[in-house]
Amino acid sequence: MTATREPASPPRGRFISLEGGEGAGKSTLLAGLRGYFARQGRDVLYTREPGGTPVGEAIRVLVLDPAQRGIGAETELLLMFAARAQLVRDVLQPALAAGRWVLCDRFVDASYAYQGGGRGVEVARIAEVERIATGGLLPDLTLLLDLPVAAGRVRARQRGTADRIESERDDFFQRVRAAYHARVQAEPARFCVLDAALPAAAVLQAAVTAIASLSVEHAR
Ligand code: Z5A
Repeated sequence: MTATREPASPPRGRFISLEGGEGAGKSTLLAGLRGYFARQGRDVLYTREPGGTPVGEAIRVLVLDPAQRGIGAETELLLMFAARAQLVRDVLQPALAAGRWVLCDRFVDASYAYQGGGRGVEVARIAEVERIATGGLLPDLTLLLDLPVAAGRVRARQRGTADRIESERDDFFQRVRAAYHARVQAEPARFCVLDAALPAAAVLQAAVTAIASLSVEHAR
């Protein structure tokens, strides 16, 4: 009798997140990376946080609305993670299981930076919520666009009106930046820190180099 073999499941896809403070250039880099991946012929799923699902996009509108002045730090944290839980379940896990690559504009590090560093929520409390929302899913590579706060704010101002979080003061964004640096210290192997003060083409090149080494690991 011949044994029937289950078809082999595809290798898990790769998960890349983009992070950075205000005006660091994530959208600019994302546009460049879309071009890079298209030239490579790689099928990539692009998504963002908060957002990426119908309920996540509704939460995004709520949480960034400047009229929502009374949102507390814990409420903000839970809203970010509520959107994330839906994204993980409906988008990230299925795509990665199917072998697709995913490029996500922000992920859990943003909560540690903004709600942890910026708002002062304890790291241990964030980790509790993270366990429930993501089940421990982390990116394979996180590209952190690092820029002094003053430079980022000048760039962001060129874009026009500020949302609820962008309306925070400089010291908030200094704490956000410091919290990102703490994440890098804690997990240096996952992060690639990009000097976001460089011209956009140089930032893209550095990002592509980091992604190329991920592709090599993936092929092994
Ligand atoms: N948030 C949170 O608090 N907690 C969480 O868990 C999550 C998010 C997930 C929305 O995020 C907000 O949600 C965000 C954090 C919070 N609030 N803040 N602040 P978002 O990612 O959607 O929004 P954003 O942070 O404001 O990103 P952005 O609007 O997409 O900006 P950006 O991507 O960093 O910048 P950009 O649009 O690419 O560039 C800004 C300007 O600089 C523009 O004129 C560019 O042409 C110029 N630029 C870009 N790169 C360069 C270089 N290299 N040189 C010179 N000029 C440049």
